[in-house]
Amino acid sequence: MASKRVSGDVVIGADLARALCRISFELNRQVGLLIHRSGKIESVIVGTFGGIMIPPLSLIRSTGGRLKGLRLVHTHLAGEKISDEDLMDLLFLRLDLLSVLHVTDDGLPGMLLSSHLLPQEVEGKNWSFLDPVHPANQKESFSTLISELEAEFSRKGTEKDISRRKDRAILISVTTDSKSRAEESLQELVDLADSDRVQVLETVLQRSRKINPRLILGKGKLAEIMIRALQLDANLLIFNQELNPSQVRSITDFTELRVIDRTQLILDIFAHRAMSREGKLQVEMAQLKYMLPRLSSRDDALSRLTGGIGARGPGETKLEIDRRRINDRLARLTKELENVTSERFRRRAKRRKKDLPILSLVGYTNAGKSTLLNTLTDSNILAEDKLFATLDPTSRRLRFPKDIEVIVTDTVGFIQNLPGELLQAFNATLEELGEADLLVHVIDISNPCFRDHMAVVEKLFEELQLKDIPCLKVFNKIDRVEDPELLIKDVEKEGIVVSALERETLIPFLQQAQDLIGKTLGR
Ligand SMILES: Nc1nc2c(ncn2[C@@H]2O[C@H](COP(=O)(O)OP(=O)(O)OP(=O)(O)O)[C@@H](O)[C@H]2O)c(=O)[nH]1
Ligand SMILES: [Mg+2]
Repeated sequence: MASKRVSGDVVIGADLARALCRISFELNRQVGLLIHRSGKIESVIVGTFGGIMIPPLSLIRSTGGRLKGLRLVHTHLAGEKISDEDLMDLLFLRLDLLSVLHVTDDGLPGMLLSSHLLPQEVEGKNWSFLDPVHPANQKESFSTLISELEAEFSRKGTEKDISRRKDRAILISVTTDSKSRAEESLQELVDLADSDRVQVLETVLQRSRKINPRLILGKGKLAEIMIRALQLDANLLIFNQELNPSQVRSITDFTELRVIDRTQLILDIFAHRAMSREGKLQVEMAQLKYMLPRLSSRDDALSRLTGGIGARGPGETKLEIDRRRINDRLARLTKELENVTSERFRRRAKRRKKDLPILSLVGYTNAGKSTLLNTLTDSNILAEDKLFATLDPTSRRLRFPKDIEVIVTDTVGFIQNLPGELLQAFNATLEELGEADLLVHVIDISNPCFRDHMAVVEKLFEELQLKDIPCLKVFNKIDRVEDPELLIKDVEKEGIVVSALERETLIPFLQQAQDLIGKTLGR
């Protein structure tokens, strides 16, 4: 039977249907055929009287379309209709068609019932049934039906967006946090995705008291997401929490979609943004460190879903590379990084000799640090509405009204749950903050979560042992606040309110910064 081919125009040929029914009848078990679109029979499956189990399909080549390119035709011995389990197979395996062939009491073919996926929900259902037909009497062309379906799926996909180079993602957050906190955190994930040029198709927020340790979400919810992914033509799931390797594998296996977590997304942004030699080395190091404990699971879970974030590791070596080679690479990187860093230290030491005080701009990502540096020093460094626009530290001179000259430095921004790998890798950059004479903590007051962001930054100050350096808080972007009076009242005792885009608003800041620097210089 397995050597036969099925014509593209019928779901199953009449002869083959007869053979299938006879075998099924004799065995008194359901028997199924997985048939490739080419007509080739991929496998013959023997089930029990009441059910059938499909073997893992991931090894079977997909046709590259949105459907798997395989249909399942299997017998039902007791005249049962297409069951919920059958439909699950259709949905999860993205079968072209799921068909049930009734076996009559004489072991002959009865009616053929078929179901297929729909590109768009109809009355809340993602599938539909074809009219029952006797296998000897099939009139509708199967291949026409499938190519029309594929075309419709892809039209629905492209309607949403055209750019095929972009990843198309569904963002998922499962959390025990409060609603508002959960929403804010998810919004940040959306911003991160935007900053990485990932197209966000949909967000899923689920608050629950207990998180499924294997799949994060419940199976039912994950199934729903998978169906959405199919409808929206998503190719990526991004989770807001850190996933361990076996979770990534389970979810990938379950959904057949690429799965990454927040850390990987941030690492990817960094990888795109690093410009300097040091920055690139630091990012590669962080990526390797992240990858190392996850190596064993990458092969099976990720290698067949190639390309894009997560697979786009540092360099050409990514998947086959073994632990030892990564460790070698890490050792070499560490050395190189030491060299680059010490060179920077030497350059800096020279600068220090001139004894110019250092004013370091620090703060949450996107707070406006680079913009402030630009306005203060008439510079033109990159500042944009993206998270982690700045990775490489920049320094500029600034002359205060009282003729004190300082060096202003701008550096990488902070974020909540900054991946530990990055924190480690950027250690040298962040250590440099320890040499500042004045830290200027830039805060985006137009962001409703600015208090949370301040807390994140202050906690990092502690971890980086910066607590003893004088710190001036600057509440930025006041021009974006609709009703500024109340907010100003709330924060004016803590720091200075400015708009980095409007030079005039910076005068009180300059005054205060000058005073504080003067104090540290003993003037
Ligand atoms: N309306 C308004 N927008 C501002 C102000 N300051 C900065 N921005 C905008 O905020 C966005 C982020 O500014 P950046 O200066 O890049 O922020 P950053 O702190 O350097 O951010 P990263 O380098 O990504 O950590 C940009 O689009 C700026 O134009 C301000 O005072 N008012
Ligand atoms: Mg910046």
